[in-house]
Amino acid sequence: MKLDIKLAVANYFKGIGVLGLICILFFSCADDGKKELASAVDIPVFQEMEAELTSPPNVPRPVGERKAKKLIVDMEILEKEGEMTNGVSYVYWTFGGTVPGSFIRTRVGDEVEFHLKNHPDNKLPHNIDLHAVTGPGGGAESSFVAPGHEKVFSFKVLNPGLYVYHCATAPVGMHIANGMYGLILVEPEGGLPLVDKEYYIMQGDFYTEGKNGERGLQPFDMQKAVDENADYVVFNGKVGALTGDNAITANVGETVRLFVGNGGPNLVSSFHVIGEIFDKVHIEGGDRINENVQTTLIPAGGAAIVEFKVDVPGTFILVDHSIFRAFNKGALGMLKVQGEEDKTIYSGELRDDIYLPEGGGIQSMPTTDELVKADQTAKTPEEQMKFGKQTYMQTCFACHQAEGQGVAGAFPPLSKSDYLNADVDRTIGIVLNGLTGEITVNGEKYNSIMTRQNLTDEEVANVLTYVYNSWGNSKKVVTPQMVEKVRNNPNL
Ligand code: HEC
Ligand SMILES: [Cu+2]
Repeated sequence: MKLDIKLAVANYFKGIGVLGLICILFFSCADDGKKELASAVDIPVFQEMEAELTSPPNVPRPVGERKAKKLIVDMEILEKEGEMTNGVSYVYWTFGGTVPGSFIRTRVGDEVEFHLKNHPDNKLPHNIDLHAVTGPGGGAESSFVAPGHEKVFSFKVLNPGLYVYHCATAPVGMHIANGMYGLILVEPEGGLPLVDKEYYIMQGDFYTEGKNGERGLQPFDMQKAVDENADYVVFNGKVGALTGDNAITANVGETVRLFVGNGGPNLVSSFHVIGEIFDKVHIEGGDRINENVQTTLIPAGGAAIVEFKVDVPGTFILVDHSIFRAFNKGALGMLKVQGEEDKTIYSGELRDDIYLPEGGGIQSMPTTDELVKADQTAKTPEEQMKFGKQTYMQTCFACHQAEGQGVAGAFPPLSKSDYLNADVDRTIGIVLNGLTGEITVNGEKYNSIMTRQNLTDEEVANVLTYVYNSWGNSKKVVTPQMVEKVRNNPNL
């Protein structure tokens, strides 16, 4: 109560007025004996401010000690084409131009005045359901807005926590599947404890008419969505949004806080950071804190706040531990930690960007910039080798490794491979169609799956010429014509 009076006096001198002082005194007295105010409903608001909105992976400044305010949130819905992965584009529907939508940061007692604008170039009406709202539809009923219009509605945030917001316009699943979700944080009085780094990450599953990796503009596939058969499961809207140059960063000794949400629409996330233990998890984004957690479950339409101190340098891989989603569908991000090694904590050999506790698939996935491909038509053998090496380092490297050495028990070697050298057409077929079932390479048995690689005839010719002319292989030259022949003849 002493504190309240002090704050009230301070506010008084800031020119807020006698009314505020009386108000606070009244509540403090009425509340005597109890620790908190009777209800967040009664928290008075002082002044008005524009909410700072940020795009992922950034979050707005912490609320700190600020009093509850009338908070103006100005959000624009944009339907726009973006890149899902190399060569694959998708029409995203977004809150604020990004997937997930802009991060909103509030504190308990704030009165949010929400301005929802639907850009005139958009094709559809939308609305917003914020899980932080107490009221019918979480705001959906009052926010239904047609293209070229704006809706305004207000709500008071009563419960601290991390909440999902999403579009709730029919067909709801489709609006969410196209990227219409984001997070709104409600900090407690006085704010969350300060940490060194904060980031915003949200998982989502996507359903496209073409298979994973199939090139071109891919429309939404309603049947796959109903069947929960996702082609892409990603963090922050696309494959590679948090890898390579887009990785989030921290320095040794810092505490990292991740605001992690799951937009769904269907899948539940088993959120895990390879090589880290979460010191604290605000379970389901609520008040209860669990400590020393390896993997935390984030429901569709739910969230969690995860905190950990980084003690050693290296690249830490963020995954949905439903692990095929990470290595085959995109749910993989990176946290790059810089600083001094501490051999008492981790003595292993550290390689920049590469950390392999679970096999060969965890690699620095190339950023989309690196993946933008120029014309791959090689005019000279040197060019064929150059282009082939590029494709190898973007595509095959993740499993077969930089020198074609493979990973024991998981990925067969391409260097001095008797299997590879025995039959060119068969090798071309493997790259075009993938390979499953037991094979023997240099006397070792492998029984795994190589997914088919979505490459053009030129790219296959170049990469295989590169492989055949590297690491002690048989120096064959593969031409696009040879690839075309195999492509058109499934019996080869
Ligand atoms: C996602 C991991 C992965 C990627 C990417 C990948 N492969 Fe494979 N590859 C495998 C696996 C696993 C096998 C063994 C399959 C089996 O056991 O049936 C294999 C087998 C092979 C073989 C036959 C076995 C051998 O060692 O000679 C060749 C040739 C080959 N891959 C070439 C390539 C080329 C070229 C690329 C890039 C265009 C590529 N692979 C990309 C996982 C991968
Ligand atoms: Cu919508």
